[in-house]
Amino acid sequence: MNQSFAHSKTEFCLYYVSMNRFAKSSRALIPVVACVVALGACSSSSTPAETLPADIGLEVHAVSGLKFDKTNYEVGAGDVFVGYINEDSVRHTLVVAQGDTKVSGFELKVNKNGSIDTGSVTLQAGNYVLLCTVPGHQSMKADLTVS
Ligand SMILES: [Cu+2]
Repeated sequence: MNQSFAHSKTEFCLYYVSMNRFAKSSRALIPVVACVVALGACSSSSTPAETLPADIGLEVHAVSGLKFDKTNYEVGAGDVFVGYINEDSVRHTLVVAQGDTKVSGFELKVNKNGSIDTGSVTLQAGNYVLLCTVPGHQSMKADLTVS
């Protein structure tokens, strides 16, 4: 889910709280206000809003017929922020593989229609495939070109 977001926002808050401890002037109130706003964002993002964050680098949809929405995806190398949207009626996963080797530590899961999952994966330039690991979903396969 959006754990990475919540985590970074929490760190952001802690940073400002700790800064504030050492600040002596009244201007220190400004970071406190910024922190409250960020905390508000944290709590709203932990509810299942089911909308994609704006900074998605690679967007993949699972569609009916045990397919992804495209047969070819392209993205720039580095940390790739992936959003996965289920437009189908059954559960799907999303993993990245190079040849027969899955990229470890990355798997997105969308359990029902309308579900969204997001996560980051670090990819070097090269040719990869996107796969769904649900049994019987071997047809869910697409090329991913990382450049
Ligand atoms: Cu699937």
